Amino acid sequence: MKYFILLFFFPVLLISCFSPQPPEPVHPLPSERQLAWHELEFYAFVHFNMNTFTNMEWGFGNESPELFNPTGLDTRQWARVCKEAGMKGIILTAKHHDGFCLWPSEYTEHSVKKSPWKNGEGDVVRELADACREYGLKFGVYLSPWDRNHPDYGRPEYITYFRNQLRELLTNYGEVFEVWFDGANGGTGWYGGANEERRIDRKTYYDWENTYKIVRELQPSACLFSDAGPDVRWVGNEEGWAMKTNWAPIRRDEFYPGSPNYAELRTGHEDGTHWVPAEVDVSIRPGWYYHPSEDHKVKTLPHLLDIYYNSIGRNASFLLNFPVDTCGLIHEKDVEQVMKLADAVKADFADNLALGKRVTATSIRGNSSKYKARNVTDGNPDTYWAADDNIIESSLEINFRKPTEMNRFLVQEDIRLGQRVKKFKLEALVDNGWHLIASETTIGRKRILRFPNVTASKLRLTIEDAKASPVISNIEVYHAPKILIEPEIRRNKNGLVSSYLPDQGRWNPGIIFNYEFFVSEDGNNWGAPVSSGEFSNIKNSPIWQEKRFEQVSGRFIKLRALSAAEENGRIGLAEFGIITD
Ligand code: FUL
Repeated sequence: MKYFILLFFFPVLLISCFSPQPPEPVHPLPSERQLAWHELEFYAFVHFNMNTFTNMEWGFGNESPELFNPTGLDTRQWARVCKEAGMKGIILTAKHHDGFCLWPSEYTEHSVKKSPWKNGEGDVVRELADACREYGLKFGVYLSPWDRNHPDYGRPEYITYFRNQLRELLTNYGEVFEVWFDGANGGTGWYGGANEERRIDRKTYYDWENTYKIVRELQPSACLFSDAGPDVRWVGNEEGWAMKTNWAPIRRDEFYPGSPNYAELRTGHEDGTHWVPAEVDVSIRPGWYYHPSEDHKVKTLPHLLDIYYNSIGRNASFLLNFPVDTCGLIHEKDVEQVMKLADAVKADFADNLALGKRVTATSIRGNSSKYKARNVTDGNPDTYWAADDNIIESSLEINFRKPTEMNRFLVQEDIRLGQRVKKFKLEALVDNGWHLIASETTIGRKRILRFPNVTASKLRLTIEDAKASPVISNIEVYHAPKILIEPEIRRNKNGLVSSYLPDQGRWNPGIIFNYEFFVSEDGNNWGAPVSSGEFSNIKNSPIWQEKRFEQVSGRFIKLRALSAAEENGRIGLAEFGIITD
């Protein structure tokens, strides 16, 4: 009798003892702080300081602190708007390239303490950090490495100054989730009255390794952002998109803040050595700073929704900038559009049609229920489906049981085991025939596909190529409503301006940085330029450039390029024109 009982229990013991180990991770892997950052997905940038009051994108550094005087600054309004829009944090430009500090830094007089705002007693960084805490938002800081105000910029002394300021920001304002270092570095500036051009070696000047250590020491859970990470990387454009193929890993040692190979940041590297996921930074208006002339150019819902899908839906995060206005508020037009975006996102992802649906797979790791196909529709991000080690090509089939209308497909790899998938396709079973919906490349933490409505009873995801056997943690399917776009009325602006649209080509366009503009009666005698200067931040943001000048008359015009924005020195124009009264 004993003998039979043993035989009966033995197979049960065998299965639980031999439940297979999890798949081997594919390196590089995200750190704990990066995993926490990935969860945020959507958060805000605020560009607000001296440029807001001088109506510029890049101040020269000689602006008087007297100019900084918001009439109704309300950081709680910023926090409320961001919270209601579903954002998870706010990153503030504590100091931009002009060097003016939004906090009363001990190390300079070029700050709010010399401004009329609150009689020099104010601290915008403190007010925002407090508002973020009140609204349950994360708080981050942008500290420009370039400082066109500081007399020592370009010399070793400036690095001490820069690091002292970093310490102030990371010590006095509570927890910081992201520290943002811009890649725009070196060039002309006021520099304490020197009024000259100061080029630096972008790779070595800041001794980045030791600067990063300060962040690690003071805010160990903060992610460091720059062109080169080390935690989060720039996406290589400021228009609001990552490439469809987007690897979180990059060969990190090939980059530094401001390095010329930034176009590669749009895709990452399949053979990347470090996990450095992309962040898509883009402004809700053409400029990063508030310009009244852009009040009618706030990005509209279809544009913002495209950015959402081209960032969060392409394995990146979405950092949306608000150019806070001269009152000190997020402008009502910006609020209106971001709330439309928030409503549309809610509507698009309202009802997950795949949740709890039956799923089958062509391979299940060790035939174990731990790795079963249905883990992808159980709504639990900690469970995943995995195929056997030697299996790359494999499919998951989701059964909706009845014809179901759908137009969104969301899929996630379990990135704790690395980014693995290189190529996949999606098919739909329509009237007993399989139809190809999409043929794509990478997945990563999140990939969302938009496609025309299809009524299908099953969906099939096929992994066609991967670095190792696939590990999929989640699949969601939606039927997003169509968005209605309001009719738009366009009118020409008044005033005498010349306008220049840079070459809109995506790869290495020829962009003019410094220019001179001339007017002539006969096309031979040109005289002095009627307008000259720089197109600030034009390299990253190649939008229409308008320059105003005193009224002149003439029959011929000439735009002279004095310098190019790119090191390759190419110059190009997409459009060029004059707008008059
Ligand atoms: C750029 C800067 O030069 C812009 O002014 C802005 O701050 C943007 C976020 O980064 O590189």
